[in-house]
Amino acid sequence: MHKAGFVNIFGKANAGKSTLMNALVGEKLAIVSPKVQTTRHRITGVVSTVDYQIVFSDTPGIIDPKYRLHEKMMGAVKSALEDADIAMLIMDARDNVAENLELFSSLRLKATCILVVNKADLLKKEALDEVVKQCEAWGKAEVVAISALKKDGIPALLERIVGLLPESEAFYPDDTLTDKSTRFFVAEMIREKIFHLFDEEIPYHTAVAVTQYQEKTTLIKITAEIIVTRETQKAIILGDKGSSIKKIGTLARQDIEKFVGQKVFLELFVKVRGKWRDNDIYLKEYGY
Ligand code: GDP
Ligand code: K
Ligand code: MG
Repeated sequence: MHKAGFVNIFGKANAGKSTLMNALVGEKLAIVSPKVQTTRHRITGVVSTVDYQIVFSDTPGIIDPKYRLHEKMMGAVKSALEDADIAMLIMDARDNVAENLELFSSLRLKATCILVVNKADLLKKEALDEVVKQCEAWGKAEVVAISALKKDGIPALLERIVGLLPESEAFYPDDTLTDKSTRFFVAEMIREKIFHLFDEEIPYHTAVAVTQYQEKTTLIKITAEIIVTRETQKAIILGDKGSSIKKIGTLARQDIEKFVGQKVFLELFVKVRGKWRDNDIYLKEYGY
C-alpha cells in the first residue's frame, strides 16, 4: 500500500516553519532569518520513498495584510489551508500557548492536525513538558516537541506524519524535489542575505528578480536586480564604495554554487521602484 499526501506547515511568524521544512526535506529550500515575513511564497518540498510521498509546503507566517504584497502572501496561506491532507501547526515553545491555540482554531482546519512545539532546545525539560501538556489539553492534534534547528525529533515527527498519511499514488515523479524553479531559489538566496545583513525596514522594501541565467561551459552566469522603494535604500544596499552589495554578492554566490553544484558568476544591480509592494504589475514581475 502506497501513501501520499500534502503536509502543509502553518504558524505565527518566526515559529520556525521554514527551518522545519528544510529539516524534513533534508535540503535548504526555504530561506530562514530571525526576522518576520522572510517567507513570501508557498514553497513545496517533496520527499519520496518506495512506500510514501510527502509534499510539504512551507508558507508565510500568518499576518494582517497591510500591503498588496501581504495580501498575496496570505493568499499563499489560504491555498495551503485548502489542500492540506495534514496540517502541521507549529509554535515557538516559548510563545504564549493560548494565543497560538486560538490562532490554530481560527484556521477552521478540516485536515488532520499535528501540533509541533518547536525550539525545544531553548526550554528546560520541566517547562517543555508543561507546554506540551497544555497543547495536549487542546485535544485537536497530536503534539510533538522538536528542535528544527538542532534536528532533534525529526525522524519521530516524520514517522507520525507517515502514520497519518492517506493511501494514494504519488503525485510527482519520485526524483522531484520542489515545484519552484532554480531561478526562484537564486532570487531567494540573494533575498536571504539582505535579511541577514540589513536591519530595520530595508528587507521589507526589497524584492529580487533574476534577469539573466545562462549556463556556460564552465560556469553559470547570473544577473539579478535588487529592487527597493527609495534612493536612500539603494545607497544603503550599495554601501560605501559598493562594499555592501559586494558582500551580498559573495555570500549569495556561495549558497547558489552549493545549490546548483557549479561555479557561478553573479552580477547584481539595484533598482528603485517606488511602490512595488502595492503595484500589481511589479508584484507579478517580481514573482508574487
Ligand atoms: P518562520 O518565520 O516560521 O519560517 O521561521 P524561520 O524558520 O525563518 O526561523 C525563525 C528563527 O528561529 C531563525 O532565526 C531560526 O534559526 C530560529 N529557529 C528555528 N527553529 C529553531 C529551533 O528549533 N531552535 C532554535 N533555537 N531556533 C530556531
Ligand atoms: K523568519
Ligand atoms: Mg519562513
